[in-house]
Amino acid sequence: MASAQLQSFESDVFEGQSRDFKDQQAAILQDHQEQENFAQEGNSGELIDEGLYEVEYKHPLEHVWTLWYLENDRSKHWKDMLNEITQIDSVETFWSLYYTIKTPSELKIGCDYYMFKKGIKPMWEDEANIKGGRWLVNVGKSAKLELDRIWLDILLMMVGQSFDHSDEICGAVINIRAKSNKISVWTANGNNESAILEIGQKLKMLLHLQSHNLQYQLHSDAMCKINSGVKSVYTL
Ligand code: MGP
Repeated sequence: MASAQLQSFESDVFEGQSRDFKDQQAAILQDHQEQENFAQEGNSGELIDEGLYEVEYKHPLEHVWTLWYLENDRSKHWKDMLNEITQIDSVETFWSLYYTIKTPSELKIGCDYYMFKKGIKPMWEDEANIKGGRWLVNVGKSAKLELDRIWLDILLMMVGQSFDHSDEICGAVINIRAKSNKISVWTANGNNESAILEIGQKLKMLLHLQSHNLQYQLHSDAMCKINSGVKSVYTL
């Protein structure tokens, strides 16, 4: 776990605005190291209560997040395909979940992950989403490593409160599709131009998406889409 944490810790995502999360991760690694040293330096086995160890060394996130999973089943209505998997309330639960579940590139076509702030359902109709929209990036089917990297970095940016307008973030979605995979970040207010642009520009810069087109679409337009695509309100 520590080496994997270190690997992500070195990621460019933690540069600039993400210093707080980087510092938090460094503190966690140091805590773990000190705890290991203490355990090795002659504790008699009676001093450490394992239950206490678990509780004391959790590092809470600013928000609790919920992970949802959708597996395509043509016999079901879209809402009935959504499954709430678990809640993520600390750095430790984030990583243990991340290393337990399949990466996006291992999912079957038609599946989705959704990670949203606790209390927000990952659907247009939820009151936290209904006036908002999404920054959308398409990632080619063959770009598996890039797909997993972008998804992980977006999750880290969200839980690490990396945006000036983190309060505008509702959650993120990844759709595994035959034509092209889609990753999107959903924001609360489609009229909040400065927040939308700050979030979009940060995604583009920190995720190294210079060669990708990012499009901001309103959920209200997606809801009434018939055959044609959804228009973009902003493009970066
Ligand atoms: P999708 O899964 O977001 O994209 O929406 P996909 O499969 O690439 O299809 P495309 O239409 O973008 O090309 C697929 C369908 O799922 C939508 O057309 C809706 O019928 C349904 N759906 C998706 N979302 C996110 C919602 C939602 O928030 N609410 C409801 N009611 N239906 C949704």
